[in-house]
Amino acid sequence: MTHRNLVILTGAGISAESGVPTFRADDGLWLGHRIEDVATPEAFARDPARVQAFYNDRRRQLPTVHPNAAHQALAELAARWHGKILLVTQNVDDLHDRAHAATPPGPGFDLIHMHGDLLKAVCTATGRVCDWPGDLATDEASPHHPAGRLRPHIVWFGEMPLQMDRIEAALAHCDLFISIGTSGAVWPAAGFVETAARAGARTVELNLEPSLGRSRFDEGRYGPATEVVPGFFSDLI
Ligand code: BV8
Repeated sequence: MTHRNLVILTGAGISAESGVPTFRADDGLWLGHRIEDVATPEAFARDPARVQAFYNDRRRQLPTVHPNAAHQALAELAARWHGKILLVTQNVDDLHDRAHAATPPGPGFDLIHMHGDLLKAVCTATGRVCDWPGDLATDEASPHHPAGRLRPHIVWFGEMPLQMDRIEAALAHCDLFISIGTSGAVWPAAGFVETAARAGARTVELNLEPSLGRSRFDEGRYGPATEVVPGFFSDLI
């Protein structure tokens, strides 16, 4: 079957070989922290200095890491694909953005950061998003509103992921769903495979090892993303 409309979901595993740490270590901590202490609105209200520092540290890392062969393989696919590709990333790094800037995609491509973007900040009074490549102070004044403050433009646990309507619509009309480098631990992203399957799409998981959602996929290919992803896409084109 020739495929036309792809939805590709990526998670921390696609950035691992670029040196960006994944989240879940065996100790159950999340980058060395409890989720409740650094990645919820309650944590930010309770201890904004700790949360801002957590994201400042990760934002400062970004110039030291670079897209890897898996990001590049996706960019080359997007440049040559004649149908639609919606790339939905759970990652807040800018590695996909940089790969697609270097290898411009075709007209049918779009990228959605469903969990936000480390290089952006959002005004707590207006909800307006702005570019913010530097550190955020604990009480960073907002340029958009005198009473507003700036927080990381990150979807925390308990908050609604971004552009869910567009994602759900693309899943309902895709004929191939590919999940790359994600543990299937976080919802609603972990449920996308079922939406795609209900639409009749072929579903494929490319991961270091079988994820929690392995049984939901038609097919799985396992190994480092920089090997498995280029190989899969060369078969696809
Ligand atoms: C919401 C931004 C509702 C922060 C993130 C149903 C059941 C149970 C719980 C829930 C549920 N529905 C909702 C929840 C609650 C919660 C949730 O899912 N909790 C989990 C912990 C159980 N979900 C939410 O709160 C979501 N919001 O549902 O809102 C709602 C409804 C109405 C109104 C309002 C709200 C919001 C979730 C978003 C949280 N924010 N990120 C930040 O980054 O700082 S999630 C964060 O964790 C990441 O963005 C990422 O998405 C996720 C980590 O997952 P992965 O990317 O998969 O990374 P992980 O380390 O887990 O796995 C890496 C994988 O890569 C592994 O499989 C590994 O094998 C593989 N790998 C490693 N190396 C390589 C590799 N693969 C290939 N090559 C390699 N080299």
